[in-house]
Amino acid sequence: MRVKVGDTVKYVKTIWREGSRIKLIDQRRLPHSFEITSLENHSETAMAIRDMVMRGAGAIGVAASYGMAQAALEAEGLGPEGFDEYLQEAAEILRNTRPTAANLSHAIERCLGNAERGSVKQRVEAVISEADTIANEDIHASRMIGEYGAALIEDSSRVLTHCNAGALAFIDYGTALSPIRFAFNQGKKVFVFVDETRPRCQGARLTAWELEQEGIPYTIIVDNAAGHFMKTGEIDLVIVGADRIAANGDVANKIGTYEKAVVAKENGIPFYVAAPRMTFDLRCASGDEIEIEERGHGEVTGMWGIDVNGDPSRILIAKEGAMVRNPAFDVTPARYISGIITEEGILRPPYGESIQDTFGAGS
Ligand code: RUB
Repeated sequence: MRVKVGDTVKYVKTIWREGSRIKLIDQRRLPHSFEITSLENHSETAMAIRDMVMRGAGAIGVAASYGMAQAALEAEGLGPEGFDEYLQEAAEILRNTRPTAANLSHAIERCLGNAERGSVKQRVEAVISEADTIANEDIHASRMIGEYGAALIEDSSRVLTHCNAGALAFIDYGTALSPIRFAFNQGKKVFVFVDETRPRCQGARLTAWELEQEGIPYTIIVDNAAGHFMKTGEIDLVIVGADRIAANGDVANKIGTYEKAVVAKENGIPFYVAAPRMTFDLRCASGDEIEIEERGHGEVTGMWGIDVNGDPSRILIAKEGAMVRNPAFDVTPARYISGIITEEGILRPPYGESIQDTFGAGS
């Protein structure tokens, strides 16, 4: 993605690999400062996923596969049995970081599947090569999602999006923001309503920052305002990302997505989901089988930002110790979804059939 740092414009990916070192944009610091951080081993990578240094289904899938590549390199000297054991343990640590996004478990399984044959040296190379393939596929998929999805955006469209399903949630381009980027670059006028997305404010902090970098006009709204703007006719379509999509088309995405989908349907506004193959999990027959991550109370009782001196700072909103529930995701039933934009084209209902026809083998 194009990033302006001071007076320089550079091209950066959300996350990349330099040998056994992983480099990534520290998303906890955005939009206030742009910092690249390094992860030296698979334990640091697992911690970074858990602490949301980077987040978003695609990005954590790639981070997990790079974590597997780090583990393979760390285990190179252990002999065949020690290598297998070390890799399985690393897989377990990485798998337990965040449970909802399908991309993460698919990525780990693919890396393990490539570590089964040959000498230890060959297995290490196979894991690294699979991790790099996953990262490249991720970029290709989001490009294609942009190309297919841009056709849904007419000139002068006003689009609502929730959370951050942009380049920062992927390696580049993103999912929900990719069609918006492509439509804008085709010369269409596009305006984006950005849900703030409590509790971690990925919309206000990250989506707004990405749109700003691209020069795409937007406004941040509080989560509770989306229904109002849909009712007053100021939103033409909704596009969101996804963390896991079940075989029947039910979609798990950032908490609050379900409400937006219901209100969109009530107001006759098309509601699209953008996601690649890696986000589909055909082992889940419906959204009822998707595990929903519950996060700590501190995200709800307080908020992070910067103080008047520009230093990172947390303020308390509720009393520390107040009772809190904090599900990070919810499930939107397939009946509210007008289409799912994928790298293979736009899937339409009935999703049981269109998903099976498109991704039936190997998801
Ligand atoms: C991110 C989120 C995003 C999806 C889609 O949640 O819900 O909408 O991950 O992202 P979190 P992608 O910030 O808690 O990880 O574009 O990667 O599919």
